[in-house]
Amino acid sequence: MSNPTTSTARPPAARRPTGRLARTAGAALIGLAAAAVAVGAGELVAAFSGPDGAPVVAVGSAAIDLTPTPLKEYAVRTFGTRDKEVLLGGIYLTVAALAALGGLLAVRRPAVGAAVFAAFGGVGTWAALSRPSAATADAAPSVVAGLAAAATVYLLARAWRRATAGPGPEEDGTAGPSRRAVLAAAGGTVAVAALGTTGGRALSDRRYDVAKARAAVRLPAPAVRAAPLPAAAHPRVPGLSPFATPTGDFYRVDTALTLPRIDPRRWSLRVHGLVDHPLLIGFDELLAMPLEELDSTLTCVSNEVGGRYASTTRWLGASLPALLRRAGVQRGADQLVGRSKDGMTIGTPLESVLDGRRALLAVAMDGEALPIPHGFPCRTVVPGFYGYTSATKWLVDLEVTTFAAFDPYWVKRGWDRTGTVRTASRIEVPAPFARVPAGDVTVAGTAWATHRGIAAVEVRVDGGGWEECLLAADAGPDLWRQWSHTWTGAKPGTHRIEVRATDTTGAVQTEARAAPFPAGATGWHSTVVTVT
Ligand SMILES: Nc1nc2c(c(=O)[nH]1)N[C@H]1C(S)=C(S)[C@@H](COP(=O)(O)O)O[C@H]1N2
Ligand SMILES: [Mo]
Repeated sequence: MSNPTTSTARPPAARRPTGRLARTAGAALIGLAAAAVAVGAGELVAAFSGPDGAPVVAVGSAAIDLTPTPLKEYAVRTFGTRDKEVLLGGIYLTVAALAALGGLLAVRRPAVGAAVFAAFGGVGTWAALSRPSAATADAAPSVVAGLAAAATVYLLARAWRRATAGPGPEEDGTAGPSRRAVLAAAGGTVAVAALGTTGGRALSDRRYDVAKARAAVRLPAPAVRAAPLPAAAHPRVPGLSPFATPTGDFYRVDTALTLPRIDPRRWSLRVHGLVDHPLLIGFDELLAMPLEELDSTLTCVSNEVGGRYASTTRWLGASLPALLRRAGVQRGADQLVGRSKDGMTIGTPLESVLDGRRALLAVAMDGEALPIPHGFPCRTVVPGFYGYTSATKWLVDLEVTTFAAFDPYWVKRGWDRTGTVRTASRIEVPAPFARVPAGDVTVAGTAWATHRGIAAVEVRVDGGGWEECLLAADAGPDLWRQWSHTWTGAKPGTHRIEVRATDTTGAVQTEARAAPFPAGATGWHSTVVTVT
């Protein structure tokens, strides 16, 4: 049974005119829906064309490379190892804001709005192709993302215009969709796009999963074993960092927004440039070389005075000098440039690599294949230099060249081209602003002058006389040295403890404060404590 009065469609004239705020919100939602489609479509395509081409990753990586050095320093200082999450968050917020504006434009001029979203796809395409390691396929995700977003915004904006056209019959005499229907369509689009994003990422993780390949690596027994670390290398002061850093606590610094995923079966290392015999080495070949253990401390040039960007581990790898001798280094060469899968370039003074020090093509740390964030399957380690001039992670290429011919990544951005580690020392115990009972106070910490070695550490209280600390056992010049000291007769009140180290050349750490840029921080570390 039907009731004629209720089965009749409501006449268009009965529609309420849309308020300004509702109009704006609707238009913004349409823009956001188009952006969500772009991200989802991009991730789905990237699952097939390769993860580096995903639009947000590509734009973020390009942003990292374009960021001026002071801003990058600020980010590393402020956000530490979370700098990439912060960057990604910033990109998502920017994209959302631009998308909302794009939506506002699109509801006025749908074709222009569509063109704007297509242009965003163009920016992503440019970013993806500008990566040093870019393949043509990396353009695909952003191209598809731009077109999908343009189509989405065009269709939704047109429907929204018809829905909000206000009272009165439609231009073509038919009733347009309701506002509610258009908003529901926009919301549904966001949901589908979110599914595409998670699905694309999951697929990508499966297709490019190297965790299994890493777990399958069988490390051969070392041909050269490191002597066991002397137990007395650690002063056994509670609260002092361990001598060997557990891998999970090993600091991490790099420009990689997403970790390079390298299947060792498809990995090879090219050795070329000013050499008599260019080489191409596969992973099995690398493992078949005599592997050496090397205990060494790695530090970052971005480490602030007293900072934590320094760690120590037992590396395992093939001898880098032996490999270079096999390749036959030609006269005139003075720089060894490592290139990573993600396009990082790191240049080390060749003379130092060949001066008799141990240096490795490392495949393992602390007895396990390199973790993916630390450079799986292979990285360089050259003691005595900051990571940015010695420790190429995800290494795929070694070029013997000259400093005159090539500036590596950070040198192009103004950093010192040599990157020799500066002498540093820090107080770890007592902790900053600790309250300690009066009397004898144990002070302890860590010092390093990698490859030169530490000869002495001194502390002083409230600017008084320097007192010689007790150095823990020496485990070798390529390692940091821990130390302890008893501050006798500490009296109640607030006190400042300062530390300085002397390296084996006799050079005393300078008091002059320098920022990490461009050659590493200098200055004495101090800590303020309250004696009760
Ligand atoms: N491919 C690549 N290798 C890299 C970097 C990078 O950004 N990309 N950063 C370097 C820097 S600045 C440092 S301090 C060390 C840090 O190594 P870790 O993360 O294993 O501690 O890696 C070096 N190797
Ligand atoms: Mo670094």
